[in-house]
Amino acid sequence: MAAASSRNHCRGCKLPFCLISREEKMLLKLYWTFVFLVFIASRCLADDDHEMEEFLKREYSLFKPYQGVGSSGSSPWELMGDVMVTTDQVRLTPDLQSRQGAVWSRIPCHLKDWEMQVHFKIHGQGKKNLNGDGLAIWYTKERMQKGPVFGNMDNFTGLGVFVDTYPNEEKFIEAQKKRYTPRTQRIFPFVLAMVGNGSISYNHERDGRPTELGGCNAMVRNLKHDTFLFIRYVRRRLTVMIDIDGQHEWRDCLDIPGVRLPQGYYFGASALTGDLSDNHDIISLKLYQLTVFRSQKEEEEEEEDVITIPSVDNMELIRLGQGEEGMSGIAVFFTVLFSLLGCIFLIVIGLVVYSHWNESRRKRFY
Ligand SMILES: *[C@@H]1O[C@H](CO)[C@@H](O)[C@H](O)[C@H]1NC(C)=O
Ligand SMILES: *[C@@H]1O[C@H](CO)[C@@H](O)[C@H](O)[C@H]1NC(C)=O
Ligand SMILES: [Ca+2]
Repeated sequence: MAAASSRNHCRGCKLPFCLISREEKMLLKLYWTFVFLVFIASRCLADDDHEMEEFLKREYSLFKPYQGVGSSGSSPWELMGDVMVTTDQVRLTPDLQSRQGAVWSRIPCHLKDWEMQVHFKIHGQGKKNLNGDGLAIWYTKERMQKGPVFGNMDNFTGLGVFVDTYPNEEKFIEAQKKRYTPRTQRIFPFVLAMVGNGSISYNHERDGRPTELGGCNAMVRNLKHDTFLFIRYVRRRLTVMIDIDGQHEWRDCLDIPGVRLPQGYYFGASALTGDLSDNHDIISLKLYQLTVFRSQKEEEEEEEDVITIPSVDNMELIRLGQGEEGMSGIAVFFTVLFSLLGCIFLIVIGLVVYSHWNESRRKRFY
């Protein structure tokens, strides 16, 4: 939320440039002081790490020896499709064509702030880009549904974080003998987050680009060392990190404020294979409850503003920031440059008109 407000202020600051006049200089100074203070304040608030404790919640976690998973009705986890539980992993799909499997929590999660650490492994016989399709981690209203989105239904309601191992769109473009510019070309596997509200479709042919919140590439296949995915949801801020280099270091993947997710949804993991395949293994899902300090005002605001449908604030800005239809750095540079030149031009015009008007007014006086 904090970063969103600072972002808004940055966009707002274009305006005063155009309106500048001698009388308004003072006002402008005040404005910038205010912006600066807001910026500093938001920086401080954005630091989520202070005053935060975490507790492992066993009822939302899945780890060895997977006691009762798939065999006992009292297990908090339920299996679906081609999933297989062994002593070492929960294999969502084997390295075979046209499989889908999932594991879903039976207990809705009412925690406000949480963190999910996923220990996973994707491996198979296929050479690079001849494997698929990937796995997904879910926090959704629906559970135990089969479907095309990495083994879950389309038009889901809630959060999906995907490890997409097959570049559908780029393969398609290649086939058409067109090429992406290096900037927009993605290296797969690609980690991507999406929030659905029940009527937003995941575009499989485009690897989910039209609806993505952000993502990063992650070379996670056929590695000897352990690979982890980290999803944190604190104060409506969604952070995804990966640890895939065997260095025990979290690397930023995406960090988006203003992500509104209702409470009481279900955690799950699913995977899908098609013509191409891979073993998609979950070794553990560890859910931590985070206790985050909130001021009384924040508590009240959140109580008033209850979330019923998942949504993301400033989705248009996020899309813009990613430069959906290839707004390159140079394009951004020229846009800003011409905007500034436009502003200066307007100021000059304004001054000329003003002095003319002043002159004619003076003439009238004499
Ligand atoms: C879901 O999101 C889409 C796109 O943002 C919007 O057009 C639609 O009205 C939303 N549906 C609901 C039920 O909020
Ligand atoms: C998903 O939603 C879109 C748009 O609301 C609709 O056209 C499509 O049929 C839906 N798909 C499914 C599988 O419900
Ligand atoms: Ca894909």
